[in-house]
Amino acid sequence: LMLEESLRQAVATEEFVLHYQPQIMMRDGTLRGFEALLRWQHHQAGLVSPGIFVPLLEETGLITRIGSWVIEKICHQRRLWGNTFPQDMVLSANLSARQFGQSELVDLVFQLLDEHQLFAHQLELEVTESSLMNDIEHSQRVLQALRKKGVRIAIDDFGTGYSSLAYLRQFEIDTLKIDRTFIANALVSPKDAAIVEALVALSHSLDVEVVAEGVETTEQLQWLQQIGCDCVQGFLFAKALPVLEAEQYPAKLD
Ligand code: G
Ligand code: G
Ligand code: MN
Ligand code: NA
Repeated sequence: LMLEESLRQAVATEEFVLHYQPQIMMRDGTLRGFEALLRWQHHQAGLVSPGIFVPLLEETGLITRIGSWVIEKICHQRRLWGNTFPQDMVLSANLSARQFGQSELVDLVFQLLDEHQLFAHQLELEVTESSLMNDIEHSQRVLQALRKKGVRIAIDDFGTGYSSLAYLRQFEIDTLKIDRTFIANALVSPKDAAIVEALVALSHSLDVEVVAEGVETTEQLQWLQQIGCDCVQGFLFAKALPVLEAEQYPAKLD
């Protein structure tokens, strides 16, 4: 209850910050974009992990307010970074199931794009398989509306949810993010390696961009390059960085 109360306070006093984790194109080392990750800068406790407070935000329903704030914040940040990074650099936000289920989501996103004068393709929204499966017709409508405008949609943590491959055909998406547990095991477990290879091939045959999450070693990176993965993200490159560090991140790695 104490935690819940301080969460409500944190929402009111805006103790939340976004950190940005870079994503790198394998083709040429260019910066694809950044994933925004929420951090709670508690006035006494310091930085609190989202693993702790995101589930609580979900339970209390506060997630929809914070979630809207996150989208607004990355739109604002993308606008500010207009001259810092190339035009096609993408910022992505994680959407909770509740937030994805909100009827106001599409209008909010369109309004924010307009307000900040962004190109729709500069914004990507990450949703999980289970969020999509909650209400399939709603999901199809929302994805269709967002993608028609040009907003990118990524499926996050792919492979850990329902993992019915049939829904890749039902839902229009741009990006598939392979969950980091598969990447962590790929070089020691032939089964995980086979799954990653299959997901890369599947993505390409569906014309979907594929991102490997949680890349931590050069061996993993080299292997992902060999199997034709499009894009990588992980501690090998950088953890999620505060704004002032993120904007120093090179637009192209050597
Ligand atoms: O940022 P990690 O470093 O600890 O994130 C932990 C979990 O919190 C991940 O599953 C991530 O998707 C989730 N998360 C981080 N930021 C956000 C956010 O802005 N909104 C939602 N809904 N989840 C987030
Ligand atoms: O669920 P989602 O993929 O949005 O969660 C992102 C989470 O993964 C964040 O907690 C982020 O800090 C974490 N993360 C990002 N890169 C790595 C990595 O290379 N290794 C590990 N173990 N975690 C990572
Ligand atoms: Mn994510
Ligand atoms: Na993920």
